[in-house]
Amino acid sequence: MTATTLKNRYHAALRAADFTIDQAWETYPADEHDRWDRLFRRQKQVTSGRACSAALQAMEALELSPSGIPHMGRLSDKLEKITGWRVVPVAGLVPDEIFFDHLANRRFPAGAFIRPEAEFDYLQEPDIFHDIFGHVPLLANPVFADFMEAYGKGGQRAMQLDQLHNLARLYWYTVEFGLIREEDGLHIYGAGILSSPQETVFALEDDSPNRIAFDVRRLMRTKYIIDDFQQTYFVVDSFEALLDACYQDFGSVYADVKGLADYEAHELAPGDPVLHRGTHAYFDAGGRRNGLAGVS
Ligand code: HBI
Ligand code: FE
Repeated sequence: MTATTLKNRYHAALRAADFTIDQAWETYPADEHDRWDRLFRRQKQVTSGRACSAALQAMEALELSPSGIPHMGRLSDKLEKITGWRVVPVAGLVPDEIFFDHLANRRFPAGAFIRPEAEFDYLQEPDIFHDIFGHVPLLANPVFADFMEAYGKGGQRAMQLDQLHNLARLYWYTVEFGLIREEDGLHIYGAGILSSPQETVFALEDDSPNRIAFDVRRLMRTKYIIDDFQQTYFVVDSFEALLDACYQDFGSVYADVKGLADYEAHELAPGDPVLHRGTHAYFDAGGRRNGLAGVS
């Protein structure tokens, strides 16, 4: 199903009030199932040894495989038995308040479209491969599943406090681009990295980006990049530590960072617990704009 077809189905008459749609799994053409298989095989190979253990274990538990586009209902039946989460089909990005309500109720909204061949290596909007290969496995980890529900509830509160920009940074530097320290070194848990062949390698092995220990106040002051690799990655010691750091009344966190200057994405601040001081070589050379990354 092309994104355009899906966009038409996004039309109010064809979607529910919570922006969910019918996945209509039987309508995916063979070439889209084949594209899923090629994306899956490539990324499975790149992430082995680089994805965090929880994500790798969950892929097995959820039986994610290169056997065509997953049926979200059947996938949800497996996931729900583990952590109570379900994956619900949407046509694309949904409004923040809808998104947070889904997360707060253990529903992950996943794009039902797959990227066109021309965007095989990189697309900005989350398609079914980014959402299911990148985000869904960690929803099978009980602690991360709790974190995502707490994030949803935090988002609902942030909207009331007009603090969405802070929470968007938290989401970006953890759920999308987070790294975790395991016994044998740094590994990936952020979905935006897990679903990107090039950033999977760049985030862990390139000298260019900074890598600093996770600190929620520092992170909320840090700008992020939406159309290229990150210049700084935040590293948690465990999902328990991430949940603990966020299982607090963010009101005091918002108050602490209010009025303080933002940090640029590449900046290091005095007192940062630096794990790797980046060279910024990739960005100084122009990054994706110079075709250096090419794919992500
Ligand atoms: N909608 N479908 C979908 N997927 C997302 O990841 C998503 C969204 N809406 C809003 C959003 N993400 C971000 O603004 C979060 O930071 C809230
Ligand atoms: Fe995402």
